[in-house]
Amino acid sequence: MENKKAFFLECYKHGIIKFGKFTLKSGIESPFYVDLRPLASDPKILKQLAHHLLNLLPDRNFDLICGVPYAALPMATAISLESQIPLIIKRKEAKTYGTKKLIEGVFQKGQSCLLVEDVITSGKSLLETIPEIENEGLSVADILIVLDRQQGGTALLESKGFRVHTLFTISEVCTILREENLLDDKQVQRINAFLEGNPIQFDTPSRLSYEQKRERQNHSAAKKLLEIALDKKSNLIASADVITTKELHELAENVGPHIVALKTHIDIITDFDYDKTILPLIDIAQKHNFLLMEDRKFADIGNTQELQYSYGIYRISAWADLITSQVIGGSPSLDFFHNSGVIAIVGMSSKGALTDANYREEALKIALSHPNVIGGVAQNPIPEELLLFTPGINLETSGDGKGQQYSTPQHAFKNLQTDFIIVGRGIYKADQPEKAALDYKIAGWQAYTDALKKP
Ligand code: S5P
Repeated sequence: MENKKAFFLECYKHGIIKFGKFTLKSGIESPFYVDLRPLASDPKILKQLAHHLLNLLPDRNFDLICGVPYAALPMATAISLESQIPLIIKRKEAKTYGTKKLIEGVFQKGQSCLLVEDVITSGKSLLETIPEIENEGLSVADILIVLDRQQGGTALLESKGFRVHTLFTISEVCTILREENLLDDKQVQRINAFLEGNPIQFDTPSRLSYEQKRERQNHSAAKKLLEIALDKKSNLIASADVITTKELHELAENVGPHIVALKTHIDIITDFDYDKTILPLIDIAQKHNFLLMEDRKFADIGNTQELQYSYGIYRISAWADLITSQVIGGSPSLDFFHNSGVIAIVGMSSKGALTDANYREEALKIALSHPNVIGGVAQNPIPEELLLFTPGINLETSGDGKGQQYSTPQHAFKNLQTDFIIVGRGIYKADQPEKAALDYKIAGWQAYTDALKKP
């Protein structure tokens, strides 16, 4: 089973199952959509798939093998190569010229044929395909299926006397994805309701509340952050991009009552001294009940990140409740961030950033599957399992002339479904940072409550 599970998770990386709201060919609305065709483009996976499918068979006593066109054609080919069972090809439509043949390849009447199908739903298309093969004098008794959508197909074929060998069922797949936190309970319930034939309740686009998010989060730093948000009615993170210890402490004292976290770039503090800079900062954070978030944006191999996190003069692991990290070094590079909740940089707010849709998709896969990651920094909506942190917020201006692009709290909550806004110069450069922090706190909370009301 473990082997099969690991194999499925490899396949899943190819985007073969999507969850959401899909209208099927039949007009029915489904909470998931399966397309196994991308697997054929990965030779290693295709070979392993052939192996897994062959292992489902009690014996390999077949004269021929045939894939239902088109998705199962490469699968049948791979099984043929693996098992030495000769391949025949069924056309989708008979040729209108020449031989008008429906089955191509070398075969003789009376031979047995193993049939391969990628996905089975109702089983009706297989029931149409089988007679076309049998009409050529071949017998079909066994069918290999990669994924059973569990909508009656297997039972229908079995009731007609066929032996159906299935590698994965959708329920099995849901269990695997739930175990890996790639699906939540709600999604699983919706899929089960669909499979049981009940009408499905799709979520309205309104967002989850902080209370709901707190229940779903396992990481203590994420829970704490959400608790502070509820306690203070704030979703504001102030970015303390100041360059002296004095300014840092003053800002922390002033804005502390209004924020959920203070974000630092600790390496820009010119007079940094651990005891003089960090220890008082920890006291201020405790006094005003906010978390410390070091925006280090780690971007190296795991070993180097581990050293940068725990050693050197900053000793980030000793005090940062939250840290930011790029995910460019791959998932294992995040393994050593044990003491802090990791916020993955999924997309950046600066003009010309290289975090395009493809990058973001890959970054999200890492973020979603890594237990140290609690959320992401992005300028786009991200899955609700992750907390979204949005920098580039300013009520006064749309840019800084250095590539930064600003939007408002309303935009961030309404269009991006963000959870936390990050404000730098809008607060620390204001004439009265404390008042500015209060204004952003109120604007952020208002935007959150408005977004909750949205149908
Ligand atoms: O994409 C990003 C990611 C981050 S963390 N864009 C950002 O601006 N940031 C950080 O947010 C940036 O490093 C800075 O500390 C803060 C934004 O500051 P502001 O002065 O532009 O509000």
